[in-house]
Amino acid sequence: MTDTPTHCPYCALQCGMSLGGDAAEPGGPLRVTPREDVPANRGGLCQKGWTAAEMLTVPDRLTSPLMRASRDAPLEPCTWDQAVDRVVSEITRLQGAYGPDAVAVFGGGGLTNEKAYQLGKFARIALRTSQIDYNGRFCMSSAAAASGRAFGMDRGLPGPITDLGRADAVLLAGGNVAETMPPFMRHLTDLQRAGGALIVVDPRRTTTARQADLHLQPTPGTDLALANGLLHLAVSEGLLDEDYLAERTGGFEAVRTVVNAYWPDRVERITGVPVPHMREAVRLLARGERSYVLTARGAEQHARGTDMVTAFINLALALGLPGRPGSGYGCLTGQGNGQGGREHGQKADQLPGYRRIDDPAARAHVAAVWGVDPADLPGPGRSAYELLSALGTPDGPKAMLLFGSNPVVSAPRASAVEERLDALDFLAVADFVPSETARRADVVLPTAQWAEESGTMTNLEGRVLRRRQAVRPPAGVRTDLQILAVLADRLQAPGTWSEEPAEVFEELREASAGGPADYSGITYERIEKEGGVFWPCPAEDHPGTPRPFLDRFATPDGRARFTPVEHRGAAEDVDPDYPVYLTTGRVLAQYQSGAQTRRVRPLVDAAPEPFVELHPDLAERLGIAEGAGVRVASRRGAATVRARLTDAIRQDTVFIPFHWAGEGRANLLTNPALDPMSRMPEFKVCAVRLEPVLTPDDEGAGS
Ligand SMILES: Nc1nc2c(c(=O)[nH]1)N[C@H]1C(S)=C(S)[C@@H](COP(=O)(O)OP(=O)(O)OC[C@H]3O[C@@H](n4cnc5c(=O)[nH]c(N)nc54)[C@H](O)[C@@H]3O)O[C@H]1N2
Ligand SMILES: Nc1nc2c(c(=O)[nH]1)N[C@H]1C(S)=C(S)[C@@H](COP(=O)(O)OP(=O)(O)OC[C@H]3O[C@@H](n4cnc5c(=O)[nH]c(N)nc54)[C@H](O)[C@@H]3O)O[C@H]1N2
Ligand code: SF4
Ligand SMILES: [Mo]
Repeated sequence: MTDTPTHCPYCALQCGMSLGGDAAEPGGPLRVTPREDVPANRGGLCQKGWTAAEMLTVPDRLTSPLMRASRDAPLEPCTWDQAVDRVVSEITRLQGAYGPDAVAVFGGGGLTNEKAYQLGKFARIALRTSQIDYNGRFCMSSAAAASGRAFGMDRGLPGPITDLGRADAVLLAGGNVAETMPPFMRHLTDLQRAGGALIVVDPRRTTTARQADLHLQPTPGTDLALANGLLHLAVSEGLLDEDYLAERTGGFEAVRTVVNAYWPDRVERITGVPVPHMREAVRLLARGERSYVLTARGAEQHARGTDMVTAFINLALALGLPGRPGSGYGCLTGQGNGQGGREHGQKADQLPGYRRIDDPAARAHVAAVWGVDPADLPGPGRSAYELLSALGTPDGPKAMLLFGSNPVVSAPRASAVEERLDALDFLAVADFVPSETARRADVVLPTAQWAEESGTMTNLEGRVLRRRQAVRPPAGVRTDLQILAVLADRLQAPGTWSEEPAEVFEELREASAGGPADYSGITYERIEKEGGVFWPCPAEDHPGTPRPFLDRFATPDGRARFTPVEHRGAAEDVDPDYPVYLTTGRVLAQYQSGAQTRRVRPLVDAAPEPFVELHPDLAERLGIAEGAGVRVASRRGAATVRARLTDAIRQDTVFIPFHWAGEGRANLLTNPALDPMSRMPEFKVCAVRLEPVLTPDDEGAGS
């Protein structure tokens, strides 16, 4: 039996792995071997990757459709015909009564390019609804909006990941890659071994920050002031690249005026970062020609996230980094297909190829590929949180079809989202496990996963990769593409609805041709032969574009654009009632809403339950002991978790990972204040109060 080369099912690093074992049999044990030939991981995997095959055979894997007779009845097994009949009749009934927008679609950044494309097309021409968005809105949307504004295009990293190891310095704002993408650390270790410097910006001294040459530890929500302060110092110390500013950028003068007011002492007061640390950071970043400014969720998941990222991009531009080989600004995408998932049309305002749905030329092109009249395509719909909050309201959708997300755990202010889901007339969820959201559905459609299917994924470098099938799906399970094909057929949708990923990819190539994310020159054969192809790739004889901005940026005049931005602070600041900042994020052994990883035994052993990380001095003031139950309350709700004391966190801030359901859910607390441009919720800062839970046996911690 030869092993099947493919990639990990989880994060955007898309580590290469080979799957071996009894590949012909569903449920047969699969052996995971890391691949040396994939530059992103070069033979490394994290614990989630090593144990990924266990996901295929978890005990409560869904292998039959489920349906409930009425909203109060239990979910019970049914046939595929019954499930499909029900979905189709509910769609027809509700659209008949309320119009096409009565049915919403919610997608995910873990879906392959083929599925994301087909889901967007299904919404627009099978359902004719404008109401589609996806969980990527909660992920890198602020970085995408800021990159679009500055560079005219948004593509994760500005070049191959191996460029990082040859840089002079990397500033990483709000990313804990040692836990969220462990093999990524190899590239940062390469950098340091070659004499380069790693600067980490994080309110916590994370595993990543510990490896850094310099750690800046700001109050959550103050990165914009910090970045403006760093730029102020770059100006005053004469570190700007004036030739580059003149030749390759526009709009710097307005930014110079704004950052003038961010003098070091003032920025230290706002952020808590000592002035000498800021000076050192700027000097390290400016000392060579090849440096990176990278952002991840810590600097992006804010109600002013787009401006926050813009402040970091302004800094990178002022130092002349973007558009130079081996340097630039980059965002670390998060989900397996976080990059491709945002390019092919599951976003409310988008058509395939990263086209805008309100652009007449884009509509004409895509409508021609789909065989419909451009006038029949709906316009832009609501963003993810706005869509979830509209469900079951008088003007909102009455039904939703959900593929690839678990918002009951992962959406901000989750209890309000649960209420909206329950207010729907009809909810259908496609998943391979009974996630917390699937359990609230009227129909659950069991789907194939990762090693049981093929397709393409676009990793954080912008490199399009092949996901290859290694095993047959269990009996009773269908692929997402099969589900969409049968529904489209039953709804008498125009266009063709292949179940074959390779055929869907051919159509995606055509639909993306000429768009910003042009995949038209990419073929499965090329990906195989070349170990992946970087988009844009407009022709089969085009080499792909590993480093997009070397000659010009993707703006109309080819120059990068500065935008002046001002610090405004968090949407919800601390006060006497809620005196502590809460920030949220991840731990190594759990993934996202935990729907997958909470079912894998070694991962549960490694990270069994939610906790709150707090400084020992704060704990002492509040009478909270290590391991004790703590009730954490915000204006939106309360969560009960176990205390974990550490001096690695600021005294004014606590941290809760968001991977668990039930009473330890971080998102019972979070603030859904949205960024005006990206519509990103403020996951990374809100105000809370903590109190010890005094139970007889002190068994306070969450599920
Ligand atoms: N183990 C694991 N790995 C994952 C995932 C997972 O769920 N689990 N998810 C994947 C996905 S979808 C994503 S998006 C990525 C996310 O990857 P990361 O962005 O690395 O993950 P987070 O833990 O959300 O946030 C990173 C850091 O931001 C810090 N932070 C909080 N508030 C602020 C702030 O105001 N400013 C700054 N500068 N930092 C702040 C937190 O302390 C945290 O250490 O990870 C991917 N990889
Ligand atoms: N408080 C707080 N909340 C956050 C964040 C944070 O930092 N703090 N981060 C946010 C971020 S960055 C993200 S990306 C979101 C992620 O949050 P979610 O969108 O909830 O992500 P997952 O847990 O990956 O959910 C994916 C679901 O789809 C299923 N699934 C996976 N692949 C497929 C597939 O191919 N087809 C189908 N049909 N189903 C599939 C999985 O089993 C799982 O149930 O959470 C956001 N929520
Ligand atoms: S770092 Fe990401 S892609 Fe690599 S093994 Fe871990 S979860 Fe999988
Ligand atoms: Mo994400």
